Amino acid sequence: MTTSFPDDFLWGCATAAYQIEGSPLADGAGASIWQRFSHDPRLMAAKGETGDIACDHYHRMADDVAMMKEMGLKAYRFSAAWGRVLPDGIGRVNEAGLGFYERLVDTLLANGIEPLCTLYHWDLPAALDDKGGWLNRDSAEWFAEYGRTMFERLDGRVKKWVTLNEPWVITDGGYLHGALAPGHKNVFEAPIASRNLMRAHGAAVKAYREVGKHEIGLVVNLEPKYAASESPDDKAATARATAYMNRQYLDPAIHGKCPAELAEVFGEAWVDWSAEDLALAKQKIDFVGVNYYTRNVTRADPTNWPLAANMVRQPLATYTTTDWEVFPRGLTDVLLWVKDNYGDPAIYITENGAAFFDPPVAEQGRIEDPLRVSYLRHHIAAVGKAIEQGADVRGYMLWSLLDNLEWSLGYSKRFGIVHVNFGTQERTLKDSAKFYREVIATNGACLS
Ligand code: PNW
Repeated sequence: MTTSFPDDFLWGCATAAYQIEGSPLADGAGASIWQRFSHDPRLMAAKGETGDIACDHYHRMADDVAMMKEMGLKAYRFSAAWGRVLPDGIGRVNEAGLGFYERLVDTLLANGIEPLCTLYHWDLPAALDDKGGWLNRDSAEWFAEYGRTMFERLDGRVKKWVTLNEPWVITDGGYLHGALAPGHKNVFEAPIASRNLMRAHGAAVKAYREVGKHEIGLVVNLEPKYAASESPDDKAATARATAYMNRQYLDPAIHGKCPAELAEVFGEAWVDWSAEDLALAKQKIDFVGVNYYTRNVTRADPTNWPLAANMVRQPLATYTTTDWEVFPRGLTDVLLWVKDNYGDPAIYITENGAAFFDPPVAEQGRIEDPLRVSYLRHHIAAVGKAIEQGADVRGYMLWSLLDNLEWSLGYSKRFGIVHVNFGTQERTLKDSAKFYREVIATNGACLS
């Protein structure tokens, strides 16, 4: 049995604070935009489903870490809720909230699991949203202050930091289409939020260089776009879609430039960045975090605003319950695309996984989830192929450890390799968790 994975490859799972913790206002925490959004039936699609309890991880953290150890995880990517640490977003530090993350990190380390901390996984303090949130240029300084607070306390124990999780989803979901918090639908806001997010990213990396000694990176969701035909219109649509989803954030962060196609996509809403803004966004980062779920076969479609591009469904493909096509080769392709276009950076897969309908827990306590096992098997093999072709991939964080709140879609979309009974909070390892344990134990050799 052979393996393409380096000996020190970091196998782990990922989660995010609002999706699993519960008790979002406990111990002096300030409310977030997700607290507001999920409680507002005009905004939330899965009405009545909130992060109030979620997986109750806030109270079950030690047991959850014990479970991670049992599965053999070498790493765990979590996010910190900004409002637990700084209830007003800036200013006063809430020791009790910061203490939760200190305990989590210490418990992980005591169990031999490396923590990766994401500073921002979408839960902006509501107090900052009241000042305009990501539309306010001061957000860069707010975020740097929060980052500095975390770095000063935890750097060293945490050696891998992420500034933002998926800025594309934040602006497209939160400011353009309104499907995610804060629920705005305003094409003029999206490019402004986008620019401020990248200024904030840069400001946090700068703060890290003053205080921190280890690694910091940016996490982007990438979806390779394949033209549906050779027609010039479809090819142009594919270039627009690539610029919009895959290059909008990486180009400024790494090259200090914005893709020209964005002006086409946003039309009169597009505003060029100043040289100063571009310089702030472009900071040396230590790794690129890639979240990969699916691909997109793209064709021109003038009726689909603002991209004028649309996705072609693949009649023979398998789709997940979030309606994403299963396409493992796209992960190899996108890793090589990052290598070729962004200077062969160190890469961590920071999320990859799938929601499927799982059978109810059988009496023996077994949950068979063959579709998820198959998804993972083929995607992890696709990572191996990218490594063989020279991509510097250093770790794989499976999304997700636990079934959790799939944002506006609620609890019905189950991404976990551990089943959560949301009535009793009982955890049950699915077959996919046992499969992943084997992958880790053999460093990927069991795949071949
Ligand atoms: C990611 N898209 O979201 C998030 O980081 C997770 O919190 C989330 O639970 C997970 O993926 C599953 O959805 C995404 O439309 C949301 O391309 C949307 C997209 C990609 C990622």
